[in-house]
Amino acid sequence: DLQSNTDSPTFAIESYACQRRTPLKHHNASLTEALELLAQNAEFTDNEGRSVAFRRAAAVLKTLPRAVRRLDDLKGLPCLGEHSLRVIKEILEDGVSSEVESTRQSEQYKAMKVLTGIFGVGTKTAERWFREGIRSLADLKTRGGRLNREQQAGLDYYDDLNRPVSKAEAHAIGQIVGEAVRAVLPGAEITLTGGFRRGKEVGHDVDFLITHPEEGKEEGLMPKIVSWLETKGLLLYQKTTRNSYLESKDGPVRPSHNMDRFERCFSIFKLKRTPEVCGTSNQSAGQNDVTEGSDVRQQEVQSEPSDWRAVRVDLVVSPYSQFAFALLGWTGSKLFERELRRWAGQEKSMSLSSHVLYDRAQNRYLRASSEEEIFALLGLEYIPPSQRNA
Ligand code: DGT
Ligand code: MG
Repeated sequence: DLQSNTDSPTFAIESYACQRRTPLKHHNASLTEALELLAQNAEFTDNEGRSVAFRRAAAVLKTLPRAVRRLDDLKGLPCLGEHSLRVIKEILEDGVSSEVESTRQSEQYKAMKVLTGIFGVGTKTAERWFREGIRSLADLKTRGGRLNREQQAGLDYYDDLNRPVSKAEAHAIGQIVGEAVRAVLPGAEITLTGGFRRGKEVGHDVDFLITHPEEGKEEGLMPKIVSWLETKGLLLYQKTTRNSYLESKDGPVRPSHNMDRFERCFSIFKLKRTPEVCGTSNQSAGQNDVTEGSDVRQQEVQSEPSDWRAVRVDLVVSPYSQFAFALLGWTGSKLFERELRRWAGQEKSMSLSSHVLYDRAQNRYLRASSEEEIFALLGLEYIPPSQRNA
């Protein structure tokens, strides 16, 4: 027990997040929220190293079986750097951290939060806009200028896409995708991945992985799914990217970065609001910004109240032989994935991607047909999805 004032904690906390169980609900939310805000701000200012350090520190606090009360409770824990400890100390003593609060109020943080909240706008673009003086959606619209199709959709559906997607909505989308998939390829299998597979109650999007037990049957599947959905008027936006993994001339390429090469569709669904789906949280009137302006199409898209909402949906098609890797890679959390790859590289001389595991020492690919097998190949204890919430 931590109360007993011993020097070392009674349980050891492993240093890689993929070695630990991290539940969704934990005891240190105010500390992790603060550290993750600083992590996000570090991303906004292009300081990836610092961002990851804050996220690792937050992830350690999420694994603790009770609330941290004093700095002593943190003795012997990994991943808590000097900066994170300083922030934690301030919060334990004063209730808030001055650095966190001033960041939260800073012009840059607030503007970057709004701008990166637009689907299709990453840190780079948002940073450039910020330097040009753009602080809000209104600024962006008066500036005129070119937006790509994705960013325009992001702006058109800004309010909806920034409203959390509920589990009920995720399941409703799952029904639709299931129907589409069965219609165009009987026997195909669809799996809900991402945060919802880890047990989250809400998400920013809904992620699905699609495969077929007969290898090869899944080829060319995505365009068929998309056109089925489009015919039914269920898509507000979609961009499908081809599977470049199969196409590369030299066969499977050694995974060198974490972008995978599956056939993938970034989409925005038009989800009908039904009592089962939207429950009580059907409050979108009263939000402004996006509907104003002279663009007639925009007026139509977000005139409220409407009987539908926009939802971001990611569809990924995987060959059956890579399914376990794809499932592991798309279940998250992002930090958990990052830590798995770091573990593989640094501790095992292996490269892990969402396609395959490559053993650099033996110079060969390691096959697996389940997540359990992949953890075993990596020399890790199996961590179920609900405990990957690092
Ligand atoms: P949220 O924000 O509620 O949707 O939370 P998550 O955990 O579902 O986050 P999301 O949807 O951004 O990503 C789900 C997982 O999918 C994440 O752990 C990493 C993975 N992922 C996302 N984008 C890519 C990608 O381009 N390539 C690969 N390999 N994985 C990706
Ligand atoms: Mg997601």
